Amino acid sequence: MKQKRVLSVQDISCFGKCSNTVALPVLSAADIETVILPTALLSTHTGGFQNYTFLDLTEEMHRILSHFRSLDMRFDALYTGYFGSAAQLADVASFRPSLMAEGGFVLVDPVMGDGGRLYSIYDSAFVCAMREFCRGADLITPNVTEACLLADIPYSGDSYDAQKMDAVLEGISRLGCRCAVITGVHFGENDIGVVCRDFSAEKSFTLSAPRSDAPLHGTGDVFASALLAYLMNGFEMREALRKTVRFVSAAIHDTEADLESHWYGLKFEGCLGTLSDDVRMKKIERTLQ
Ligand code: PXL
Repeated sequence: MKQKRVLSVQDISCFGKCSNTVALPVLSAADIETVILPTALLSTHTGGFQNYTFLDLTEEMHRILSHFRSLDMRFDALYTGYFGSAAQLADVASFRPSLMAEGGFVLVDPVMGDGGRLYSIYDSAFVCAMREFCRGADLITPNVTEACLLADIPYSGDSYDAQKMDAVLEGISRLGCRCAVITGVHFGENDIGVVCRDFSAEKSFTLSAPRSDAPLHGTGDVFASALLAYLMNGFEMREALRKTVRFVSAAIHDTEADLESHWYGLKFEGCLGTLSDDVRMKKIERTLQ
């Protein structure tokens, strides 16, 4: 079977485990060739470190994309995360048709904020640009804050409220993406999980797992990377989500055991073997069918 190739468009934070430094190992463990297009180069991520460096790569991205296009390089998936500027969104959108292989999958993780607040480099113009960028995506994976921003509905916490969630999903449906998985939803006191809405089938379901109290940075990046890894290997959405929630829960468990020295990101490395095994078994199952 031909190996799948993904283009991961997100920053490189040298230290801190998020974005491309998560996408590369997670997707590679799932037997996916992972090509990166860095949006910015930072010394660390911005969640809890002081005086981090930030190099915007908007112009360089354009040059890299032009080179890829000249080579007619095609991708089975385009996976986007943290961008360095709104201009990058428009540029990547304009290159998108020339980058996709036939039947290619577009995953937009609309990284913009958390806990009701935008990350420091973003503003309302960026939110508008991100709404536009979601058009045509096969899947978007916002957290509750980002889902509210996309739907233009005031944020009122991460707790699940059926009426509010319906309104948010209704708002998101207008963006023109096929499916949304809203992450970090608090179901009751002790559970956290996702709400998945398939807009073409008009169906929703939820999945949850026991909640950790630790404020763990980069969890969304590990989640989106693992979900894409399963989906690209032929797992159906519900099964892919179940396995992804299990993967992330195990990584959180490992991190919590060492939280003092590992407060900045998820200790996911020990879970990669399970992901590889899941993918390997799936490949064997498919050859037997
Ligand atoms: O996890 C999202 C993310 C990615 N990249 C950088 C970040 C953040 C969140 O704060 O700072 C640089």
